[in-house]
Amino acid sequence: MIIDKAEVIVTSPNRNFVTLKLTTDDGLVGLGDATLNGRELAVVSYLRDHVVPLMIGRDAHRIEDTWQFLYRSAYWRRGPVTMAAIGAVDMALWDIKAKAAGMPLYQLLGGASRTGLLAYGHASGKELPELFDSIRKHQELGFRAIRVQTGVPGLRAIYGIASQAEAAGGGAARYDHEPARRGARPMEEDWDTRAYLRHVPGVFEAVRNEFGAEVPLLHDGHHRMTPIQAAKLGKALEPFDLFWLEDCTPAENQEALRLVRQHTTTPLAIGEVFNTVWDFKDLIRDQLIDYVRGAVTHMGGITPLRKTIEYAAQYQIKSGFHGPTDISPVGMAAQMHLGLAIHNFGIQEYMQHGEKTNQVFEQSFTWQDGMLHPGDQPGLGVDLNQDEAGRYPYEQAYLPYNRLADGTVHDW
Ligand code: GCO
Ligand code: MG
Repeated sequence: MIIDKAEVIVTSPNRNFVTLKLTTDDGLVGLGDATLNGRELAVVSYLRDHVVPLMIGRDAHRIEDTWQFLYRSAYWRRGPVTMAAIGAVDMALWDIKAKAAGMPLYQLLGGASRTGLLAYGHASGKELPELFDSIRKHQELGFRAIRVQTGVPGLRAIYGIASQAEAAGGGAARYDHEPARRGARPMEEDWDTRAYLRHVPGVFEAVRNEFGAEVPLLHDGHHRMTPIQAAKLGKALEPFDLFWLEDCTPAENQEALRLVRQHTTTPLAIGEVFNTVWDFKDLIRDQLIDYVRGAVTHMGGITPLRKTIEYAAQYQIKSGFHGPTDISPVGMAAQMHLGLAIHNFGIQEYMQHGEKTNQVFEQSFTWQDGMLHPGDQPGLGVDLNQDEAGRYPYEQAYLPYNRLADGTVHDW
């Protein structure tokens, strides 16, 4: 099973996606997701210029060896561009191996440990009535667990709030499905952590009063707080029993989580911007987090994310793999197979892809009663319709960024 063709496909149906397609001499096709939101073409170049030439003629069965070869032979390790490129190769090879075996990938990973994956969706509203509508809409769509993001009085546009993006003068569509804006420059949003901290606990109180104690509620702090601010928020949210508080501080300083942990029993989730097991090592070993937010696409594929999550299992830490729309249907499928197989599954983020995306990527997964299942097609269960993909050429897009009232750039 020799790789004799490797193509990098860029398509932009609802947003940009980068996909690696490997074909073997016996005609098996494997797909890998290499999408890095806002920096897509850097990964395209890494793959086309440096990885594709190395893939031709390799034995497609040697997944671990190929991963180690790409990781170690580059000398320059880690980083989102490198790891997204390696991740795409890894996914494509697992896809091929599972097709060769005639099995859905989760079977090769040990078989199903559960009947489906609990998924959470993104509800948001500038003010309470809009937020309540959005929560109800998600419940009607079947979501049993819901992430709650709220507007903050005095701030025009903040992360995760659909309608506020328009208020900021962007004039584009609601962005609950995609924060990256097409255009030549990133959009500017505003931020004030003290205003946010004053407002958020009251919103969760109102949501609990309206929707009851049972529904799992999540919240994403999107890297904006200092450790002591995050500790304060975690403490203030304890009465509302969050499923998790995500990215409460920027991820680079892992010691921050130690301080947060000393002050609050609100469960913590982190890691969507992490690239390797090394980023998680201390957080797992010291039990400073409860959920691993890594994504197959940005952690270098199924192989290393599986190692990370199995290490986490020894500490009762569970999965909460990153699943926004910038993880393509290929990446989503890969982590659904992994999530079905592992013992310590926690929850899967699920930010449904748009219609055009679903026409480009034909998928076998199912979504029923709030649960995802990757389906039973051999491999990952995703086919790329290249005619459809060709209809949507790459469009430059940037994630927004933040400034404080005095003009200082703040973490977005
Ligand atoms: C999430 C994330 C995303 C990111 C996006 C950036 O929890 O789903 O925070 O919304 O902002 O993936 O590319
Ligand atoms: Mg997040």
